[in-house]
Amino acid sequence: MIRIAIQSKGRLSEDSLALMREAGIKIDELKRKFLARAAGFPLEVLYLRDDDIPGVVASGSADLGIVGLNEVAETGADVVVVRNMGFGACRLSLAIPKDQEYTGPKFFEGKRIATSYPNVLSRWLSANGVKADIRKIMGSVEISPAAGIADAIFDIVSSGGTLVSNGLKEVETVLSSEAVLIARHGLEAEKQAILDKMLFRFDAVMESSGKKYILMNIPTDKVSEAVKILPAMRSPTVMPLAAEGWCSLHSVVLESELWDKIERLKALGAEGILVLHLDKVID
Ligand code: PRT
Ligand code: ZN
Repeated sequence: MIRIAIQSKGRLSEDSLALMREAGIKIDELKRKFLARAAGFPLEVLYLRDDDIPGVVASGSADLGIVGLNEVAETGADVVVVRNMGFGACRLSLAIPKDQEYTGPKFFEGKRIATSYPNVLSRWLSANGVKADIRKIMGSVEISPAAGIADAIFDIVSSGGTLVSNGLKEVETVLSSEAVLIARHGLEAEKQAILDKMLFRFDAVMESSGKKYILMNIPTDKVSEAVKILPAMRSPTVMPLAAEGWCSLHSVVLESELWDKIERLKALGAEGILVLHLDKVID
């Protein structure tokens, strides 16, 4: 049995549970308790506030956790970052009122900076030889310059919309973050084996994200050109069709490149193009 701590309610909860669901690990979300047992996998889920997850894993009260890298950095918890999870992307940035001129890190000398991340900020300030007055605030950091309680803020930014609507501009990105899977040091062999099994499944789910399965009919004399457009995992599958001079071509493409490739394949004479959902990719 292995125990994983995930955020009980917030931005990372749904994606964390969805990943486990996709990996065939079922947790009864309707009866969400403090501690829940998964069905069909030797796993217990501990629901916590994100701030508590790194410490709980470092102390060994949980073996694993899914939490923002920003929280790992802020708590300074001694844990192993096992995987980037591919969701919860954001950054910890410094922002100042938009009408002020930014002159580099020295801008912050003697300034009051509001933040919920005083440790990450103070490391960045020392690395840049700047002495500033850090004001720790737990919520609504972005309103503190307008409220006159700070000159600048250091906060999580994702789209940047919150900064803009508060009359602020981002001037330094200090940490790029996303949700990470963390583990405590020194997992016993039995738990390591369960973790390896989970990672195998997580990797297959993450590998399939942003990809589509594509198949089409194509004139046999165009196959070699089509193969150049579709690199695939090893190489595309080509099968002859009953109709003379035609083949069926199967491959996997990145969703971001899908339409561009379809246009090029059509120009080669591809017909009957099917694009299918890709559930798992096992390398
Ligand atoms: O209750 P608990 O303590 O568990 O939750 P929380 O309120 O502390 O955290 P939560 O659920 O808000 O965020 C959890 C994690 O999601 C963070 O620690 C980050 O790792 C990650 N994350 C990703 C974000 C964002 N994106 C994000 N945009 N966390 C917060 N925000 C905030 C941001 O600070 C801003 O105020 O969302 C607002 C909108 O951002 P913009 O830039 O898109 O406007
Ligand atoms: Zn929190």
